[in-house]
Amino acid sequence: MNANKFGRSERFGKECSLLVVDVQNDFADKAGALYVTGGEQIVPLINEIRFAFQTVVFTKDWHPPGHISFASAHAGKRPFESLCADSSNVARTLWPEHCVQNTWGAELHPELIVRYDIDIIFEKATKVDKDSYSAFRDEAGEETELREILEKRGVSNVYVCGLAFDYCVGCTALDAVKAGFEVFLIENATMPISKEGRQQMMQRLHDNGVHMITYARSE
Ligand code: VGL
Ligand code: ZN
Repeated sequence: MNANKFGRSERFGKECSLLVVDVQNDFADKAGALYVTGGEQIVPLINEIRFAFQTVVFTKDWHPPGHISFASAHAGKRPFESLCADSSNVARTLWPEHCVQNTWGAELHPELIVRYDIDIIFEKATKVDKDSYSAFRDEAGEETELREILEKRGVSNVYVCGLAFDYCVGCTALDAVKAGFEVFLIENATMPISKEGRQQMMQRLHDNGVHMITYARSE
């Protein structure tokens, strides 16, 4: 894998955008419903990285109460069990209730520097009966508006970071490739839910042409 680096002094042109995926309390705070170990550690890094970009998108996992991805929405199921879903026959992981719209858990981490005047906040997985790890499409394959939003700004390269590497970050990066972008994943500005998940996602990203890069903090 090609471990390229970029550093503090770097400034990208308007063809590059940063996607900060799901850095919300439920994933990034120890008290969160689906805490990703070490999730809070990437926040200071993202706060540095963001200033290298003109277009910054913060995605939010934004589920209505009773969302289909919650174990509690399925009789007899517990979090982290899987469910063989409908006709597609794809096993899906069921989660604890997390990122419920307008709750503390769904808020962006309070230490994250967000410029509400210019940054884009993009909510995903907002329909009760559809989950979506990717910010570019839902699990039924339907595209979201994100591709168009980025294209309108002249973006051709996307840099992806956030939580969790083995789910929403990885899936967003893979779909960004499918949407025609050149995709870079900032390896040290993301954390996985599990080690095994990390391994598998790393392979898929590699096989699909996502470039892994590292952000070098103040040298
Ligand atoms: C995520 C599990 C469920 C994520 C979202 O943001 O990676 N993971 N919902
Ligand atoms: Zn979710």
